[in-house]
Amino acid sequence: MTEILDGLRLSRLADDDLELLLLVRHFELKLLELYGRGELGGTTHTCLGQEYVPVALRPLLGPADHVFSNHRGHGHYLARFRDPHGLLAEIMGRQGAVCGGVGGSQHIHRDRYLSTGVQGESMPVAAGVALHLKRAEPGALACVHIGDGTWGEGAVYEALNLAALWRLPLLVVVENNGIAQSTPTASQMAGTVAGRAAAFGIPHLRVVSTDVNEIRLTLEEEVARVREAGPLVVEFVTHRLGPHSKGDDVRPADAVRAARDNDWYGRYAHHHPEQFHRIDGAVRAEVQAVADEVAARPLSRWEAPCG
Ligand SMILES: Cc1ncc(C[n+]2csc(CCOP(=O)(O)OP(=O)(O)O)c2C)c(N)n1
Ligand SMILES: [Mg+2]
Repeated sequence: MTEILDGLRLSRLADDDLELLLLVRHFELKLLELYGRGELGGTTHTCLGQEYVPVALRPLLGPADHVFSNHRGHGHYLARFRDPHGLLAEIMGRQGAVCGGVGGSQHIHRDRYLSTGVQGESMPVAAGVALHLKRAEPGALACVHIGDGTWGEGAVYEALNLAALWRLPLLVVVENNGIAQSTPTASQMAGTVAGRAAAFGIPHLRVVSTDVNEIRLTLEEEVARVREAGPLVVEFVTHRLGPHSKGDDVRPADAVRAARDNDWYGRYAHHHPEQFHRIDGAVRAEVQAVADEVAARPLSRWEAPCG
């Protein structure tokens, strides 16, 4: 097991990376605001606090790779496509929606990207796609994002078994935020993610850092190895800043405070104030403009299903 230690100081990011990080942050905050005002229906789960995971992975994945996302997937989508208009339209059921407005927040299909709100469902699907890639497009991989709570689903282990046995190019990204809805991981998981990966002979890497540059540097070779040698579990020790979905945060105040203390946002602003404030202001304005523009669109129609 390898561990990346969290440095106190976050290294300076390229403007483009910071823009993407902040795009995800402000997109998610805007969603909660819109829900709060009753302008959105259905449900949604924000990735507040976890934005850096797909941003760090972004350049390590190529266009031939498949990404499988889960219920907390807006950051995964935005890192892949940088398309806040299409995503917000999908969530608001407006024209220009990625899946014609029938997928909503959790069920999005576009090119080689698929998300699902059904916990664990993506693992066997991703393993199957990895098998196909190994045969038909060697060098490409399937990357699947799951949470810590999803390790309670049996399908996860069936997928890990075959991925190990057939040495499938499967990158399992675990966003371990220490909680599943309202159940702390410590109350529901026997053993560890590392121990479970080891049971299948699958290498495991634990990432504690929130520093995008540092994470990339460490993962670059490991991800390249997946393409040739087989599966890898990368476990991010991360923090859910917001509620599980909208107004359902049942955590004690000290747990919420601990999550906030780990947030990259304030630390990055502190370490790189000029760059941060310049880009933060611009991205806030961009997200506001996206929200205004999408909200003014006519309702989406069923005739434009998932592409
Ligand atoms: C098969 C299935 N069971 C239950 C649910 C309801 N549910 C949605 S998210 C969630 C918790 C997921 O926890 P975790 O995997 O840790 O992801 P996180 O929400 O923390 O990102 C549950 C129980 C579901 N969506 N699918
Ligand atoms: Mg969780």
